[in-house]
Amino acid sequence: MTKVITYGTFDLFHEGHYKLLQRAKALGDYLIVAVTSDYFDKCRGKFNVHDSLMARVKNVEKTGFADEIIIEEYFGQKIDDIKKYGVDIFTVGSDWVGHFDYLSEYCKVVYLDRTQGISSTQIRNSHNIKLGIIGNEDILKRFLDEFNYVSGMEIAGIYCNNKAKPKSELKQFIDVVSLFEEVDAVYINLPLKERFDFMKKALLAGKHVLTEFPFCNNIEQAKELLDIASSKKLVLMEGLKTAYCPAFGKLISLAKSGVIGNILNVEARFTQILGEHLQEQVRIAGGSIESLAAYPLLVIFKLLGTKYKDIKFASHYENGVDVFSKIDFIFDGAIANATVAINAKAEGNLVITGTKGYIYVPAPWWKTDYFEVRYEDINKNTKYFYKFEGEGLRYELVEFVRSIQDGRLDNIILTRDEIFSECMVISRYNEQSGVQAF
Ligand code: C2G
Repeated sequence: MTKVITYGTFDLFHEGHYKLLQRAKALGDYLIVAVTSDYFDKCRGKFNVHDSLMARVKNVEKTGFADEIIIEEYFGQKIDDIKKYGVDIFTVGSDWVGHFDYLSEYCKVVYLDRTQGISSTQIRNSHNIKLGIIGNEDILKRFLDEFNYVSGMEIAGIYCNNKAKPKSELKQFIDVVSLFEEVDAVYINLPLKERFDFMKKALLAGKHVLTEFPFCNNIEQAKELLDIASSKKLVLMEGLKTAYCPAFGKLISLAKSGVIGNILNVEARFTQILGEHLQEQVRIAGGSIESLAAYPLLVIFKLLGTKYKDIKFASHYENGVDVFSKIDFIFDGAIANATVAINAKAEGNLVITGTKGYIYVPAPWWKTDYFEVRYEDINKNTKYFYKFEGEGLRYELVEFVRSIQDGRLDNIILTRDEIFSECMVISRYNEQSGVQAF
């Protein structure tokens, strides 16, 4: 019996996939199809897979060509599979010519002609969401680099409200209303103080909004924005990159699954000495709380919820700006604290204390790629490694596209309750409620 194996994502299943499987089956007597897991696809740079793993497996199954379906989960698995299943022929489409020649040491390698004129990327791009950028051009390079990894969305142009001389090739809009006429969604990267007006205008114009964090520092304004977004069925998403990065999601799920017992304390620190950039940071993003508290609040709210019983702040001010701050929370059965600084330095780690052990995430935990679960008995300690791609912006962009495409208004990754609670903390601080200066 000749055993054949082939691999693929099989997203938005199309004729090219069908023909590939048909010809793969014809190469032998028994066909194994390995469908890539979501996590493996992310690891190999495919961030925009639309269908769930189960849907992709079902589509392969429906063709009737696969005698067995397995999941591809890691780099190097192909060699393991070939040995494990006693495979005679490995095959993939001709877009991979040469790439898998190394497998010829283990079995025969056949590249089948790719079907011309159709691809999952093409199908995804045929319904591209048009995005307008509102903000300063300085951020653009980083944004555009990351944007290259995202499909399903294209940039229609930019509106800069600061009269700066255009530097990019993007179409420049001279007023924001004409930008709204050409787009479905906007990405707003403006100083915190200027964000609200543009977010409101965009939502009233029926545009989905992705904005930098914190999305708002005033409760009334936050309510107004969330109400407009709900009534108009629009996505209003806060771009706090940590929230969307895969390893951070895994960390939260693991901590909540009980591996360290009941969570008693969450301590999260994010500190910077900005030096010559301090004034600019304060102008754009505010002091330590407005600039950075969103990160520790994210992990605290994810692990302990948003219903804290008490909150207290302590801040050190320089020239009227909070440059170093601590926030202490009391929850039912747990405590938490956040330390943030824009002109002081401490270890920027995250420690989650539980009744059976603790989770340690070294600095920079907000770009999570590695963490450890530690116990009294050090033999039980486990290390988890992940990959944090580029600047991390691609994760939130992919999520933004997906939320719009799926009509998912309350983002499940960073919920409206969480972003509203973050705004409550910041606005409470700004009202100087429970703040100790030192
Ligand atoms: N394919 C094809 N014709 C198309 C499109 C795709 O023959 N028009 C083939 C691809 O060459 C591949 C299979 O269909 O053999 C699945 O394609 P994808 O879902 O795009 O998967 P891919 O990213 O190519 O993954 O480990 C995974 C493998 O490396 C292949």
